[in-house]
Amino acid sequence: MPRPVTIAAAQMGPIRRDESRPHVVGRLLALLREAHARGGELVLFPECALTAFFGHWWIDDEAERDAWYESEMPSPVTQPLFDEAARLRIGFCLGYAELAVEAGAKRRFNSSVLVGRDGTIIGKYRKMHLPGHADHRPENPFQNLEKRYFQPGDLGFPVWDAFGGRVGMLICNDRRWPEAYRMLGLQGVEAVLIGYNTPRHYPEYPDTDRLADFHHLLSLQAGAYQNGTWVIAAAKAGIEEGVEQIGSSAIVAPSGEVIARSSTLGDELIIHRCDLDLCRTIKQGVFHPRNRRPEHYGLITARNDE
Ligand code: ING
Repeated sequence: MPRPVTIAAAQMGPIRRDESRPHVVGRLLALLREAHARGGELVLFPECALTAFFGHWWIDDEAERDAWYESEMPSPVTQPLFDEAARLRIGFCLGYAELAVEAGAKRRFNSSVLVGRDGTIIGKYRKMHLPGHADHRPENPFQNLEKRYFQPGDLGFPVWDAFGGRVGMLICNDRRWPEAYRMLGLQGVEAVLIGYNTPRHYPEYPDTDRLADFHHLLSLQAGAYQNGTWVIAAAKAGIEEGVEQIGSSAIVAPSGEVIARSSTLGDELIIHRCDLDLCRTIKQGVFHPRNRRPEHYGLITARNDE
C-alpha cells in the first residue's frame, strides 16, 4: 500500500566567500518555509551548505582553514534552522564541513546530518570518496582540495529507519560510484539524499565539461534504478567565487525516471510526493536478491583497479 513522503531538494545559488553564516541560514530558512508551505516533510540541502565551497582555493594558515568548518552541530548559528524545522514539523538533511576533536586530535570531514521532524539528529554521514588533489595547482583556474581539507569518512554507509521508510545519505562525488549506492541498496534503502558542489570545468579532463550535467543525472538515475530507490539531489549551483557549478538538482524515482529537476542556478525548491512503496517493484521485480551471485563478485572488494 502507498507510503508517501513529500521530499524537497533545496538547491542553493552561490554563497559568497564573505557571506556570513547567519545570512546563509536565512536563505536556508526561506527554503525550509517554502517546502513546508508546499507540503514538504523532508528537505535536502546541498553539500557544505553553510559556506562557499572553500575546497576551490588554497589556504595556507590552519586557523584560517579551520574557520570554514563547524565544530558543533547544531551551534548557536545553526540552531534557528533546527528550531524552525521542529516548529514546522519538517525534517532536513544538511551538508557541512565538520571539525571534530576525537581522542585529542583534530579531525576534518565533509559531512551531512539527517534531522527528524522533531529537530533531533537521526544520524550523520561522512563523505567517503574524496576527489581532487592535496597539492596546490596554481596553473589551474581553481583548486579541488578535498584531499587536503578532509579525511575520508569513517562512519560507513548507514541507512536509518526514518520518515516511514529506509533513508541514507551520500555526498557529491560518492554519487558517481556504484558501490556507494550498492552499500545502501543492500540495506534496503528507499530514499538516498545527496548534496553536491560540482564545477562544470574539470581542469585535468576538460573534455568531460560538456557532459557535466549528463554525467550527474546518469549517476543518479543508474543508482536509483539499480537499487530500486528514490534519489534526491540538491546542488550548490551558479558561479561561486569564480567557479561555475552545475545545477540540475533532481528527484529521481526508483524506475530511474527524473520526476523533478531544477530550472535555475539560484535558490530553488523542487518537491515531489515520493511513494516509497514504488521501490518494491524494482527491488523485487528486477533486482531480486535470489538472482544475485555475490560468490562471484569478490573482485569488487578484493582489490583496486590500480
Ligand atoms: N565535486 C565534484 C563531483 O564529484 C568532480 C568533483 C567533478 C569529480 C567532476 C569528477 C568529475 O561532483 C565534489 N565536491 O565532489
